[in-house]
Amino acid sequence: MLEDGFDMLSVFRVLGDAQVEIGELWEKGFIGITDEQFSTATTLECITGVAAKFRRFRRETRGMALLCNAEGEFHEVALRMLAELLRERGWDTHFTGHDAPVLDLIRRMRTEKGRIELLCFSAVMPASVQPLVGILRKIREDPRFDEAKIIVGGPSFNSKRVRMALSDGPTGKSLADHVSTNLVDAMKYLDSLMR
Ligand code: B12
Repeated sequence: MLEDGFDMLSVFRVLGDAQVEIGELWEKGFIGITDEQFSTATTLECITGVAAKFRRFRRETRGMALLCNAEGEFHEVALRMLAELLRERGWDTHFTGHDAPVLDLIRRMRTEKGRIELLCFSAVMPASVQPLVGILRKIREDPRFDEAKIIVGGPSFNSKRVRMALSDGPTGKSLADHVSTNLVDAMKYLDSLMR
């Protein structure tokens, strides 16, 4: 695909579709957990490898973006892809991982790195949505993040009911500036921000 001139996003879409297909094969019992883990490791390696082909030196950064999994959420492929797409567009990125208290980490990063312009959260499993809502509420209350845009994504948000969970009580103000279930849509939103 790279030799044929496809961009990073197109390659990532194919890798993402492959992951979903691997999941279906696993669900149907055609492959085992070891195959699935091997596939994810290969996909993560490809993401880094593909991104390296597009990397170029930049004198200035567009800002700092933090990418975080909801607590207890182990699915990281989408955020790894998003991190590379943001870097390609000149952002500094930091992936917080999934085994640390997210809010503490975000606050620490704010102290260490200064301004944070963008916060991206992923909730792949429906069970991750409520913990995520709790984190978003605390971030919205924290004046240090007043200027940060918040974008959340993941298949959980395909459901209208789940998207409603992001509406903050009586004020009806959304806890996120943008909700996305795919990277194409997310990149359009981020490009519009940059303009
Ligand atoms: C690989 C995988 C794992 C790996 C993850 C390894 C890793 N390092 O990431 C491991 C083995 C750890 C795992 C564990 C589990 N998994 Co799993 N896993 C998968 C699998 C096969 C692929 C996930 C993936 O990489 N997808 C590719 C990415 C690109 O797709 P995506 O995450 O959906 O993201 C897309 C969009 O949603 C969006 N997006 C997502 N996040 C964000 C965030 C932002 C900001 C934006 C803009 C966009 C965005 O962009 C992406 C591209 O369009 C899926 C199958 C599937 N259908 O996805 C199951 C799947 C997600 N897993 C599932 C389950 C049930 C589990 C387990 C509970 C299994 C178990 N019994 O232990 C555990 C839970 C672990 C946990 N606490 O999180 C279910 C979830 C069902 C559900 N609705 O709850 C799935 C759908 C499989 C299935 N059909 O049952 N899993």
